[in-house]
Parts: sequence; C-alpha cells; structure tokens
Amino acid sequence: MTAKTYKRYLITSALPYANGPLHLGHLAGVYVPSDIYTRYLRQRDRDVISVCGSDEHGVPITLKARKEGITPQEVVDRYHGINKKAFEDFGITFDIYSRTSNQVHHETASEFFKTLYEKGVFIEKTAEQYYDEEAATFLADRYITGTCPHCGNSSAYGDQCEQCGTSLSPTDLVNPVSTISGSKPVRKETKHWYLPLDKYEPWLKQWILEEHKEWKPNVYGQCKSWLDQGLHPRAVSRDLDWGVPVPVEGADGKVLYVWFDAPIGYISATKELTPDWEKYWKDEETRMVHFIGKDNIVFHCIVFPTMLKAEGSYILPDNVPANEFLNLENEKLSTSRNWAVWLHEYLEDFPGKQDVMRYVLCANAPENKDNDFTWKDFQNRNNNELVAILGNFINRAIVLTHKYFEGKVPELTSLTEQDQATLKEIEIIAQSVERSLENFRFREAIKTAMDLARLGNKYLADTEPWKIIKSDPERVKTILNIALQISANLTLLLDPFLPFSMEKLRGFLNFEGRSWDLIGTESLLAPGHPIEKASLLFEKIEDEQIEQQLEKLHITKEDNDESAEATPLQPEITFDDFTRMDLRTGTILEAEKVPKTKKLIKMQVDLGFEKRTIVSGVAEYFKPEELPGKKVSVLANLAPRKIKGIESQGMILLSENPDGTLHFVEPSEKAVNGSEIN
Ligand code: B3M
Ligand code: ZN
Repeated sequence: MTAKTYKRYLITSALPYANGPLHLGHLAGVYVPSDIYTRYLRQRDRDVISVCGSDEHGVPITLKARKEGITPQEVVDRYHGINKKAFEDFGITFDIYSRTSNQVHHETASEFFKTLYEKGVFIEKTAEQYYDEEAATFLADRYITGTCPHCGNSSAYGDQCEQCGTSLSPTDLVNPVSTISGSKPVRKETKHWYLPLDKYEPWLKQWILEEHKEWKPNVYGQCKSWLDQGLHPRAVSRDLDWGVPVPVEGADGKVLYVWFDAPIGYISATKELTPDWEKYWKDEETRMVHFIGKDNIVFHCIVFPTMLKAEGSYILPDNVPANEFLNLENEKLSTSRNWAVWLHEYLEDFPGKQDVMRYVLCANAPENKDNDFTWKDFQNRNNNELVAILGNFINRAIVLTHKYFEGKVPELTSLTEQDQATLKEIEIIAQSVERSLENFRFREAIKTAMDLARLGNKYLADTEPWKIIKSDPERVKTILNIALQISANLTLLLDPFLPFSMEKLRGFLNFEGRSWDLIGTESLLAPGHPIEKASLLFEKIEDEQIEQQLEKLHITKEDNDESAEATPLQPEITFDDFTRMDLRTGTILEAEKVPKTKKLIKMQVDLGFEKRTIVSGVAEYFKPEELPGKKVSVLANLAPRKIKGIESQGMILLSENPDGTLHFVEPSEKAVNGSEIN
C-alpha cells in the first residue's frame, strides 16, 4: 500500500490537568483520535510509542487545593489516579501515562531551562506585579478578584471577567483584592525570564506557513493568525510555590510557567518509558505527532517548537491534528456547571459499552468545527449502525454457518462476478480507510470502515443463502465463506476504533490475526476452520436509558445551579477575621438605575448615623421603584470602591434563590437603622 512510511513514530496526547475528572469532550477531541492512530500504527507493525500523563502544575491546581484545604500534591494524586484509570477503562492504550510532579520530569524540565539559559536564549526582565503583603506572596492573575471595568461585576478575576467574558489583566480591575488574604494587593517589582518568540518569528513563518501547508485548516489558520499579528516575548517563569523551581541563582520563590514545563512532560514520559528515548526525540526519521484540543494550538505549534528549536538537539512535530470542541446537547461543556458526561459515570450507566462511546465520538468528532454530542444521536448510531449494520451482519454470518455447516468454515467453490467484486471491494475499502487515517480524517475513516459491514449485509441480502440452501447448498458454501472472510477482515479494519468488540469478534471466529497487511487476503479463515457460537456484539439502547441520561444531565446541572452546598466553601477564617466585618441594619431611601448598565442600581441607604451611596448589581431582579423603604443588611466598613464612576460606600447583602434570582438579607422589622448584625 501507498502511505509514506517513517522509521518510527512518537505520538503525544495533551497532558490533562490533574485537577478534575475527564469528560466526553476530552475523549472526543484528543484521546480517541490519538488512540485510533496509535493502534493503527501498531497494527501496521510500526515502531511507535504513545506518551501521555497528568499535567500537575499550574494555578488551577493550587487554587483547588486551597479551596479544599489540602495540598496541591494531594489534589494531583487523587486525579492522576482517577484519570489514568478512566483512560485504561476506555481502552486508550498509552505506552506510558506519566506525571509532571515526578522526579524525572523535574530534572528534565530543569535541565531544559538551564540549557536555554546558558545559551543566552532568555530575556531577563523586571516588571511590576501585584503582591499580597499579608500573605507575603506575588499573586497569579487568578488569585486576584475585583470589579470588572466593563460590566461592573464585582467578582471578576485578574485574567477574565466570567460575567461579560472580557479578558483582563490584573491591573484592569477596579478595587483589586487578593483572594488569599482578602487584602488589597500592592504593586511590586519582580524578575522573570522571557522566551523571545518575536526573534523566532521568521523561522516559524517559514516552518509552518511554507513547510506545513498540509496541516489541518483550523490549525494552520490559527497559526497564521498568530504569526500575522506578530509574536512577543513570553514569560516562562512565575512567582508561585508549586511547580518546577527555576534552576538559576536569584530565582527563589519562582517556578517554571506551567506551559513551559508541561510539553517537556512528553520528553520526561518518554525517558521514563525507555532508556532508548533519544531515538524518538532526536532522530529526524521519527515522525512526532501532537494530538491536542484547539485551545492548545499556540503552545504546541509555536511555543514548544520554539523551545525545541532553541535547544537545538530535538526534532519538531511533523503534524498537530488539533480538534475543535465538542458541545453537549447544544451547550458548551462546562465543568463548573457540571454540564458534562463524566467518563467514570458513563461506564457505571453503560457497563461494557466503551466501544459505543468511542464509535459515536469518532463518527461525530469535532474535526473541523465545533460539534454537538446528543444522547439521541448516541442512541441512533448505536441502534441503527452498530446494532443494525455491524452486529446484524456478524450475527447472520455466524448463525447461518452453525445452522448449515456445523460451525465450520465452508469451502469456496466457484466465484460469481459479484463474489469477485465483493472480495475486491475489501481491499479498496481498506486502502481508503488507510488514506483517511494517515491524514487524520478519523470521521471519514470510521465511516468507510463501516462500509465493509454494509458490504457484507448487502452481499447476504443479495445472495439470500437462506432461500437457496435446499436447492443449491454448494452455492451457499461459497456465500458463507465470503461472509466469514468479510467478518475476519472486519476484526482487522475496525480494531483501532472498536477494540473491545473486535476482540470479542476474534473470539467468535477463533481468529488471531492482527496485522493490517492481512487485510484483503483471500482466505483469512481456511475451509474447515471451526468458529464459536456468537453472542450479541452490540445491544439496542432503549428510549428509557436515553431519557434517564437527559434527566440526569438536567438534574445535575440544576443541582449545581441551585444548592448552596454545591458551591465550595471559601477558605476558613478566624473569629477575628469575622469581627472585622461591620454589618449594620439600613433602609433604602432612594434607588435609580445606573445609566448604560444592565445590572447596576444606585441607592441611598440610611444607616441611622449616616447616609450612604451604594451601587449594587440587582437591576435584573428588582425595579428601582420597588426598593425605597426596604430594610437591608449592609457591610458598612467595606472600603469605598468606584463602580462606573460612582463611589460605592458599602455592600448590601443578598441571598440567592433556587432560580438564580436574588433576595435581600432582611433584618427584622423592629431593627433600627444602624443597629449591628452579628
Ligand atoms: N494541561 C491544558 C489542557 O488540558 C494542558 C495541556 C498540556 S499539554 C503539554 O487544556
Ligand atoms: Zn465584566
């Protein structure tokens, strides 16, 4: 067959952050395609390794640890175990699933940085950054909250406002607050090392835009737009106490930026796998392929290649077949809103049905655009394709062989034109699947591979062996021989996609062949070869099961939106912290909408001893005219903050209703303005 062969292959799959479990989106975008490709190469007997592991550094992990009151190591230990098992359960066969908190990785990443440092690659730069004086630490963007200058949301993060979606930098926030101590951060100088991507821009343009025109349009396009906009130096260190320490003098309290160390994780994982790791990383005859999701494109196509190039002794990726995103029932997948199908939960509800999910995710993969997973489509593909086409064909071929020929493969007697064309078609289909796989077109590949089962069904429907068994048993021998050859070919062709079912099918057929090169061979099963009785390869999925899933999805989402318990508690505070808050009873005197905002209302509040102006984001829930006269609870010693140009002198306490609307935390009718709330 025709495909270009490389001497060996190094397949990498994005290292998932070990701060949460995996869902369908992960499988669809990265791991199902990478596993299919790897299994295919193994079947072709190529020298291939597939490496992955947990990405265990980065701020989200430290945030999660802080929230739960445990150490970052405890967080990553938990999810590394869960995710490793989820991959195994779904038959994602990495040669190694490593982790970036281990020693090999720390050493490898450290060495890599040092090499670049000693080569003088980095720019050292001192810049101002927010610092929490109480906690004596620099603050990562996510550790700072404040008021969004665009929409007035008072809990925007230093890197993004989740209410209006604007991406921010910490200095954009009005009234920034450190989430660690609650204090107001100050600006302080800090030194960092920058990778001068701008210097590599001409090289990157040549390498990607000229030499890799074959990359997928979504990948090539994103790279082009980055390169057209012009690259800038990027900091590769952070002030943080979790990560790989920056291995140079004067870098106390600094670690490598997670996106500097994580891709080096591919190298460390290979080292951990084999002492012979260098041939995979340093020999031009190795084809390296990165499987990732679209949010990782810039790191794998621009930043990491620049690091490798600057280091000098490594090969570069030959292709980066990134996928777009998978939505769920028409909505964006969201971990925080629990709008997801978690892998471990799927397997509890559909035990043994890994292949069904692999099939659906591949057939519907978000290859060129975002795509939608729906439970209805899942059911349809299972019932109308896996059961009705593949399962049905296999079942007929095996059952009839038992019925007419005592479970022994009958002989091929003489071939009609249709027989010959059918046998020829096997080879044609296989070549086409191969071409699709070599070009990372997995949807096309699985659809074409299923054509072989369709071919089998059609062949049986056309030849109708059950009608002629009495009149022409010789002819039926040939028909069933061919049907069984198609079945054996299916085990080879579908193995990368449906490994669990094909293993089962090999069992039915007593067929052990695995090599891709056997596909299309006239007789994989010799006449007389005994086969086993078949059980069902796939089972119908009933409406109730699908309704249950839909219900579960909506229930879990509502649970999450509704119950106070679902929101993790803030870190513990001391009694002293509590008494620092001065809460008072007040009465709203006047209220008016803040012009040009959706949510803000400006109020005059009587605190007894004085009147305050307070701006509050409640306009979606109350009309200004309903407010005067309402008794409210006010945080009276909150530092004044400017919101849309108005100084807000305090905060009114609100509680959330199950439907997301807000309610004032009301003091008793008898309480007088200014009285304390404890
Ligand atoms: N952990 C990001 C992600 O899961 C990241 C990938 C690292 S690959 C080197 O989106
Ligand atoms: Zn905003």
